[in-house]
Formats: sequence, structure tokens, C-alpha cells
Amino acid sequence: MSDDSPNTDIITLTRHVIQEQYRLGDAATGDLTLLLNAIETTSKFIATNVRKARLINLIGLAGETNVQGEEQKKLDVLSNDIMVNALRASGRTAVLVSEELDEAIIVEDRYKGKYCVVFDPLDGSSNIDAGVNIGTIFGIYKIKTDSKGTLSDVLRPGSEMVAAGYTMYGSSCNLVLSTGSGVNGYTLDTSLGEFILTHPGIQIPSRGKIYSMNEGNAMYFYPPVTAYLESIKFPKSGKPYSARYIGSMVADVHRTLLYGGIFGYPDDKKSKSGKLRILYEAFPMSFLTEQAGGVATTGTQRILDIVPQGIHDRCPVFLGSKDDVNDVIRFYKEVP
Ligand code: AHM
Ligand code: MG
Repeated sequence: MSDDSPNTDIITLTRHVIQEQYRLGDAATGDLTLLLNAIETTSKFIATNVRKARLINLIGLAGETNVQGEEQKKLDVLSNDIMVNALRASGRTAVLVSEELDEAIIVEDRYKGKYCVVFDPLDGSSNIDAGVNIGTIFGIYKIKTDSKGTLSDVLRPGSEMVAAGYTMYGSSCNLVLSTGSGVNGYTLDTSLGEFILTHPGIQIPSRGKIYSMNEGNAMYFYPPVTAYLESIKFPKSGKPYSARYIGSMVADVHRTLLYGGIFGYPDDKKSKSGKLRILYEAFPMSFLTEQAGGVATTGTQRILDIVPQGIHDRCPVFLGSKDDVNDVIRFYKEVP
């Protein structure tokens, strides 16, 4: 066969997840595989709607306000409905937490399974109307032994998640996933309708050259953040870092995972706990970052050690290359 023959042994997301489960000796029930399959399907469905949003009049406001007082976009509402319906119907979930819903959903007995999914159905939605990358973020917990599924099954440290990931709707649709043994990236082949393994074993470089923060908030930043930013923009030796900020966490984290560097959304004088939500933004992205060999901190604490008190709680976030994030931690220790 000539070299340009098509690959006849492609690794789809489902095939890869099944392989992983066998490798981890957890293939007995296949429940996690089925749940991930449901999430994969929602990603394809949301991707389709994102692509045709302009054509089918989904762009614009839905005329409602969500729990954070933000205007919900039509696509946010639609993506939330897609996820809730699919996750409930999978028969594998017990508790669902969505950025778009004030309260957690406790799945009724006839559909109840043993996993809890926390998710932001469409993150970065301020970018929708400009056609900039947006994404879905998700984290998965297994309910505690003997629990029927309550809030206490999700108000747990991120280190107890069994899987986390995101799907980015951009120039290509990429699903990045960790089930606790490394990070893999899959790209949607639209002709096949399948996510294909394209980025196996993602590892963040130990140091990067890019920083990603909304410096429009600089006048509110606390001294350690200001001092850290000075150190990378006016280095004593070498080149200054490049700035890249999309304002879409999925896209900014995706670039950070692949290229290295640091992504940050600190707390400041205006946003006392930062902006990003612990359960369905900070935890899944920190889980992926650590699984890819990086570090994720609030500046003073490992993010995955936080025990959230409420499902929509927020925390400061710095994540990315080990050496870069450790620099930030050092500034927090040294700068009063
Ligand atoms: P959203 O969940 O309402 O979309 O907000 C989360 C987004 C993140 O994707 C992004 O990192 C951040 O908000 C950007 O915030 P800002 O516009 O303040 O820089
Ligand atoms: Mg969001």
C-alpha cells in the first residue's frame, strides 16, 4: 500500500476510552464509557448549533438572566438543555450542576446512575456574536458509596473528580479529556461524525513564553499579581513574554496546554473571589492542567484542594506551565 493510503485503523474517542477503561481495570460496568459517550454526543450537537447559529437566528439574547445576573444567550440556553436532556437520559447520572441553572438537578430514580456531572454548557459566550472560539467545560464525580446523589456528592475537592474535559468550538472542534491518567485531545472529523485521537498524551512545556490575563483589570490587581506581571514584561534578562487573551477560558487554556505559559484570572479589589466558577470552570481545567504536568493555584492554594461551599462559588485561578505558575506562587509569598 502506498504511503498516502488512508489510515484504516483510526482511534475514535469511544475506542480510546474503552481501551483506557480496560487498562485501568475498570471496564466491568462500562458506565463511565457510556457517560462520556453521552457527553461526546452533546458536543457534536452543540458544535452543529454553534456553526449554524448565524443562519438559524440563534445569535442574540434569550431575554433571561442567569444566576450570576448575566444575560443568557440563546446558545447558552440551548446548550444547557442539550446537556441536561442527554445526561439525564444516559441513565448514568445522579446529580447535574450547570452554570446556567440556579439549583443542582437531582436526577429522578428511574434514570439515576452513579455519576455527577458539573458543567458550563457554553463558556465564553461574550464571544459568540463575533464568531470567536467558545467551549463546553465538564467535570465528573462518582457519587459516594451508599449515596443516592445529593449536593454533598459535588461539594468536594476537585482532586476527587474521576474525569474532566472540555470541547472547543473553533476553527476545528476539539475535545480534550482526562480520566485521571494523562490528557488526550480528539478532533471532530465532521465527515465521519467522530472525534479522532489527534493529540495523545498532552504535556504542558515546563516553561512558556505567553501570559494570558485580562489586564484591563490591572488597576484593581493586588501587589503580587502586579509585581509578577512586571517581572515578565520587563525581565532583567531575556525577552519579555507575549500577551494572548481571548476572553474565552476554553480557548485560552487550550493554547496554554499546547504551547505552555500561564493563564490567570486573579481575585482583585473589585472581584473578591475572582470571576471563574470553582466547580465547572476552575476544577476541570486544573484537573487537566495537573494531568498534563502543569500547576494550578489560587496564588496561595492548590485549586484542586478547595472544598466548594456552594455550587456557583468562585476562586482565583492561575494555571499552566509548572515553572511559570511556581513563579506566581513565589510572588504571592514574597510580595506583601
Ligand atoms: P462565562 O462563563 O459567563 O462565559 O464567563 C467565563 C469567561 C471565561 O471563559 C473567560 O476566561 C472569562 O470569563 C473572561 O472574563 P473577562 O471578560 O472578564 O476577561
Ligand atoms: Mg459560561
